[in-house]
Amino acid sequence: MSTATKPKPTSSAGTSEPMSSGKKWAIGLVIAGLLPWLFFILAMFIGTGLLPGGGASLHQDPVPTQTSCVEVAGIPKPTCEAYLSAEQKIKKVRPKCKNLKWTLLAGIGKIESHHGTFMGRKVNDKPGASYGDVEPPVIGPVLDGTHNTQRIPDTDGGKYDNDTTYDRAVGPTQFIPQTWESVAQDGDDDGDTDPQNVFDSALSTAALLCGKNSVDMSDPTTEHDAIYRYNHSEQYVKDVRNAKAEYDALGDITEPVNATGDAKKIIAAAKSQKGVPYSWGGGDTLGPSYGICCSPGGYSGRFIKGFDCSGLTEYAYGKAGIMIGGTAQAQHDSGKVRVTHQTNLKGAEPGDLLFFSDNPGSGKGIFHVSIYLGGNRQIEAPRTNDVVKESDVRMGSLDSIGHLK
Ligand SMILES: [Ca+2]
Ligand SMILES: [Ca+2]
Repeated sequence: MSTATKPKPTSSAGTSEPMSSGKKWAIGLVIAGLLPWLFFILAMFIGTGLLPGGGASLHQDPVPTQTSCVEVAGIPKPTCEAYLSAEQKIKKVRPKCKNLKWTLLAGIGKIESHHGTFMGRKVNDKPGASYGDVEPPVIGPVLDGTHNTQRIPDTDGGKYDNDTTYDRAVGPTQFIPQTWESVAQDGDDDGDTDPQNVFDSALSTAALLCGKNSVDMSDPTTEHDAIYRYNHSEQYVKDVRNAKAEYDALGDITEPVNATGDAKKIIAAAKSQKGVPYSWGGGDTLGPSYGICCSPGGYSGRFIKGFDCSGLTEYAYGKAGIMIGGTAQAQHDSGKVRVTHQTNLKGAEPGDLLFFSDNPGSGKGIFHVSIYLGGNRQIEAPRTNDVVKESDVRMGSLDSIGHLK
């Protein structure tokens, strides 16, 4: 499950604390019997200005301009994040479904409930258990056959719709209780499926649109049929497609970088290092540095210039002037970020640190750290023989979030 990147420490201290860069160096060198090379390598580093005081200067990374979720008119930030997250997650939930874009979910969300804001409702945007919950809940008209409705006698005993006589559509994307039961997904990884939570409803909507067969949603006929399946009305299909077109016109919002200031700098700094090799013990506030290829487990003894997981985060945070220390555990314990122990991404903001351990939620034995990008994506120096890159957050070992203060 875990794709741990930071090698488990093998120090004699018997602690789960990852080693400091200094310890890693020393141990790696001893293991490799390479102490004779130490002076040669130090001389090389100093010569190339890679050590502090060696003449290296901080260069300025470009800060990309991106459309962010807070800039999308009319969509609450959590709802926008939920659509983006669902676009990523559906690839695993419905692997045969290709090219389902967040804009289609946004089109449906707009027509169904104005993205959860129908009749003055709010989408909870405070970090915590209720993040993304629509308050008060959206419960549609009684489906009793009058007023041009279907007639659906109660199927859920009032569980979702508080109506024990008939059914009513529930949540920001308006699921009939029976349909909800058949497709419900846990979009925010809190262990529960709640039609009134925008993350759960968006991912469930995606699952319903996709169905279980091989489909390519970029095909207009496929898209039409999927929307029509959602609601058997050509006018509805037209309305959803018009709304989708508005969001398509915004261009790609692949990451909800609502980041201002520090978060934006941190993400830009990390992204500027994409493609740099993983190197155990490599990387610090100055950039990539010579660590060991590859780790005690996959040891080759070569020195390569790059980053390990915490080297990358140390570098990126350093670009924002935040000194978080050199190992994943030290960064967790540094007090420089506000740590919440949680095994889901509720309330995580782009730029936050994500910590991973074998005992999720404990804050102990942190073996990996990455930077959250939003939409369930992260940027990380993942592992031996890999490079700095963006990836899906691996939920199974998510231990805690380090929030930017
Ligand atoms: Ca009911
Ligand atoms: Ca959930």
